[in-house]
Amino acid sequence: MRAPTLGARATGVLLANWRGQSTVPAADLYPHQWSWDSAFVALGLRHVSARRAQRELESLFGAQWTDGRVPHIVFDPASSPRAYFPGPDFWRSADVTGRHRPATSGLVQPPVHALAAWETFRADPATARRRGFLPRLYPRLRAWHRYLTERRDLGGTGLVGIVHPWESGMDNSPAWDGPLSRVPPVPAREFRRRDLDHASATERPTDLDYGRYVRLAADYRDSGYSDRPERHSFAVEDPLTTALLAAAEDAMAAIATEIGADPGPHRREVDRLRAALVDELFDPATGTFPARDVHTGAALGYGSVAGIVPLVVPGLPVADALLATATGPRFRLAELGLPASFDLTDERFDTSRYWRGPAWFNIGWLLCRGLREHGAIGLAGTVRGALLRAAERAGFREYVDPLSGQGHGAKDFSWTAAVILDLLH
Ligand code: 9YW
Repeated sequence: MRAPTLGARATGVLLANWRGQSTVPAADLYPHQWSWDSAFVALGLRHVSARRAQRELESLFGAQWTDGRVPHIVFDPASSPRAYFPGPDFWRSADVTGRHRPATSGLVQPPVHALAAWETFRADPATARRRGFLPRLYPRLRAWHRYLTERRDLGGTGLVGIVHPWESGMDNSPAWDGPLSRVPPVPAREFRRRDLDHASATERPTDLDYGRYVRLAADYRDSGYSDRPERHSFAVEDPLTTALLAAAEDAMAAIATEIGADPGPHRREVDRLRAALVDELFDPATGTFPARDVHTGAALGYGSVAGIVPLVVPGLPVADALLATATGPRFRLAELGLPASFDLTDERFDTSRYWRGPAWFNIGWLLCRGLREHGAIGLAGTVRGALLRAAERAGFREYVDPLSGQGHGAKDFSWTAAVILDLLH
């Protein structure tokens, strides 16, 4: 018998991680629904079952708060409340939402959802139209984006701010070391890390980092999830979140056109967010978009791959500079194909510790899209080929060593399988 193809194996992972209404990122490590994971999952799932991909996004938006935020975790009541820390008892979302089901966290994650919704629609317009997929989702996506532009403009500059490293999607990136160092950690003896039951401590954030994450999340919860910047000891204007919102608004213009709404406001949002990014964050000296600390004004993390992901923004006027950074010594993208999550030449670069160096498949997917958007077709092909080869060799791992391709973290990781499946189409 012939071995199953890469695509068949990717499909198998998505089917195994499906929980009836949504997909878990990884069966043991992350046994609930995560926000930006679901968006990437939909991008792959649409090739398996368009209806399931639509459900994935609908179930996430079913947990949306009345203020428009889409929580970063939607807890699965069928999974043990002790399977993941911090769990539902920690976040106490019902105190704010008044709803006990579903229980959620109160943080957010990068807004890839409108883009995923549009791509999901495109995979099977007939099923989507029959189910009223886009007309039902559109007002929810608008409320989500409004939450980000109104409540999360923490610096009053038009950029989108984050209040916790978990919100960046890249929790232990060296970019956050500076502002995090000001946060008093909760002592490790006061909580029990469930992640270490399933993953090696050498590949995960440290206890000190985790203690700081717990402190920030508890403070946010205790403020009633208030978004006033002075309430947050960690407040950062984030290029990845802002760029993905711009790309999402571009998708919203297409969605609006499809359902007979006015695309104009969305096009203007793309222009506004693009201008804010370039005017406020772009650093010509390093050819990248560092984040910015709202409290000190300091630029953070010139070395983060988040600083080159703004390639996904259509019409970005500084795309050439980002391409030079991507292919230069700090990322060596043309040679490696795999996108390191942090500057290879920085002393903090680490081949195997989470967001401090390893290559992630969702970031690779975003870069492929951004490179194509700006005409770098050859380089997009190189990245695509390297991602496929890495999955072929290492399996659908959470992340891989960008230099050797060796797999790390969870096995059968959903977004890895999903973006590989999409790249195969
Ligand atoms: C956490 C689920 C999430 C991802 C994040 C990744 C990690 C840590 O796992 O977050 O405990 O939430 O950093 O991007 O969404 O896969």
